[in-house]
Amino acid sequence: MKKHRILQAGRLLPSLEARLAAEFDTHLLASKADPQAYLAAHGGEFEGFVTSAGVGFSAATLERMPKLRVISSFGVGLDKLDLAAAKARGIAVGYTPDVLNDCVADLAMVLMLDVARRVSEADRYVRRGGWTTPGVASFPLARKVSGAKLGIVGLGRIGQTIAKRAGGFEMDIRYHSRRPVEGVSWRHESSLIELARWCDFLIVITAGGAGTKHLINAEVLDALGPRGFIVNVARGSVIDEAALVRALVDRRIAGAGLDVFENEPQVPTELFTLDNVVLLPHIASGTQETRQAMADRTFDNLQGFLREGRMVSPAPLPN
Ligand code: NAP
Ligand code: 8YV
Repeated sequence: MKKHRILQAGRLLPSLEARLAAEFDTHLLASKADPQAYLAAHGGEFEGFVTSAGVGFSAATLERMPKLRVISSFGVGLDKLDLAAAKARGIAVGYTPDVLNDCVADLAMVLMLDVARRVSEADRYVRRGGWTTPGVASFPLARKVSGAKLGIVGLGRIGQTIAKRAGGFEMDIRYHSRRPVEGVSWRHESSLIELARWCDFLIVITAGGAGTKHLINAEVLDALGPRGFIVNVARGSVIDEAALVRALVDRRIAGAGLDVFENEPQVPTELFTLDNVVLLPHIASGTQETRQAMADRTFDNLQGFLREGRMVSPAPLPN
């Protein structure tokens, strides 16, 4: 039987690449000397496209793939996927929700605990000999997390997973989203400013994209105030990064734990010298177990569509 011809946008987990290569006639766009020229010449040969939340796809790419029927994306974020263009063409799109909830929620807790308890800062202190150097002041006291007030911005799949973990820390939890979530006991706060004013820790885990761009602005940061910490595991675009840098440099907020940035992999260099900031390279889902589960779902969505016309997790298409 003739194998389906699939275009793979960028490099993926080796185990996923191996499965794609075994099952389909797979070609890697990123390995071509001139990917745009390759798309122009060969785009019409492909039925399937495999991409990721980080790489996404544009309307222009789809235009060069007139026979495309299915796209499978590795990741849950939809902000780089032009779903309207896919819908207009009737192209099915799959993504990988839920399988990464645990690890992203775990990392949000790690960032909150790290920045509040000064874990990374204390590690640096020990490594540079601060503990054993006579005359050096003892390591400064940190901030208690258990029992503190937690505001969650976005109570979707991952936000709810974070809230459950924070319950184990006996935190007082409220959340902000456009609509209250039915069937949960946590209190909805319709005003983001009020949530920021109320809480000690603000964890950001909304969707990315135009709808949430700079949702967290200077006003929200000032409402959080000099004793408030912010954690972002959503997308860099959700926070006005220039305003965040100013607030941190001026100590108008207490600290930040950041997994995501506006122009990844670029991180504002002003943050490098601040001890009250923990900086990570977008690793919230990055465990072997979760990345493998994401890889399996990416494959299953593609294969399910091509074999039976059904995906395990189709992406929600815009109205
Ligand atoms: P989800 O279930 O769709 O939840 C998204 C939440 O965002 C919902 O509660 C939604 O509520 C809220 N929201 C959307 N627009 C909003 C707005 N303008 N104002 C306030 N709240 C808004 O998504 P999920 O699976 O939890 O994932 C959330 C995001 O996490 C992903 O889209 C992705 O960008 C990010 N993520 C990051 C990593 C990482 O490695 N750091 C890993 C996985 C996911 P309403 O619609 O009611 O407003
Ligand atoms: C991915 C993510 O690792 O799923 C998402 O939306 O941000 C991460 O889990 C990454 O974006 C894959 O490209």
